[in-house]
Amino acid sequence: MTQIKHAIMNLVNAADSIAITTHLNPDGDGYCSALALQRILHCLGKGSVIWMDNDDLSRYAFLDDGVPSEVRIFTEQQLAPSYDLAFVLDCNSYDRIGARRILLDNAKSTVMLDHHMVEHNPIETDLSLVEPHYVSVGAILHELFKAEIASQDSHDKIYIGNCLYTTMLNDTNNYANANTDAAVFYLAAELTTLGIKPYQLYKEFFLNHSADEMRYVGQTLATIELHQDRKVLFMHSTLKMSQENGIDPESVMNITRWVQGVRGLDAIVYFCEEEPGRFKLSLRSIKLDVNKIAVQYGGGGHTKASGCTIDGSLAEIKAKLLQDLRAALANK
Ligand SMILES: [Mn+2]
Repeated sequence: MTQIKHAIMNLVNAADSIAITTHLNPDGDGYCSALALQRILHCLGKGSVIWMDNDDLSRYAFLDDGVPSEVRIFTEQQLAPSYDLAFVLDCNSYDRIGARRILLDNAKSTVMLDHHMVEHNPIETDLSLVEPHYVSVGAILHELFKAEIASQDSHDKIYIGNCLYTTMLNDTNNYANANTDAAVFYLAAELTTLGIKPYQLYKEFFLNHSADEMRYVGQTLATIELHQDRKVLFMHSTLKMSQENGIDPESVMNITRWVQGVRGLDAIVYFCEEEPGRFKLSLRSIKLDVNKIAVQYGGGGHTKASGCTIDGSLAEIKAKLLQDLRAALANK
């Protein structure tokens, strides 16, 4: 760690221009670790630019402390600027970075900080720290820069602490995922001594819904029906429901999170009407490989959580899925 820290500091000190980027559809680790790194660099006297796609990042507005962050939207058409140093965070595969790859290709030096297993099409960088035992890239940044963070004034310390804590909230799902270990709680305690308020961050990150969104969620939950001996849960939302509540379904955290953990279920399917006669499906199961079902309809994801889009009436699509799930359960 000391060696790589030294090498990173040499690159930072030599750089007049620095870019930071992360994977496509940035999450609370990718984006908040980028914000934390930008502030750390700022405290070291170095400016930087965070490059994102045109994603809705308003969910992270609670981190804003009045010091402007430098976040720009990258478009494929624009001429990619060439930086002395480019960081890529929370990602180690070219498959997950899309067109922003050119920022790395054009940079004089590159550094990768990540905690995923290296699988397909790995990104080549001058320096890389890919350590799957860290809970988040935020935790890696803390390990690298804790001395620098501790020596800042309380305003910057709290900002960086808030960003790093949010990376842990995201990647442990508020300490509910299996990656929650003692190191996670030690880091949470260290960040708390910097002056952050965990209860506030939890509220801002996980409970920050509008009343309209909650009404929409409630109406969706009211459609719950059980099939297959109460082992399969179906629920749906319609365009009419999203319009009445002034909600963009894309901007709502996936409603399946509200039924995860319901007793006695083998599978959950949420049907969300995207346009008339077209439904986006979210499939969840701890028992079945729902990815196999989603793939049949041109979708995909993971074995326990997958999705697809199907054209047809709600009744037709439900009947199809019920048939698929019945077959999958029979094979178990
Ligand atoms: Mn992560």
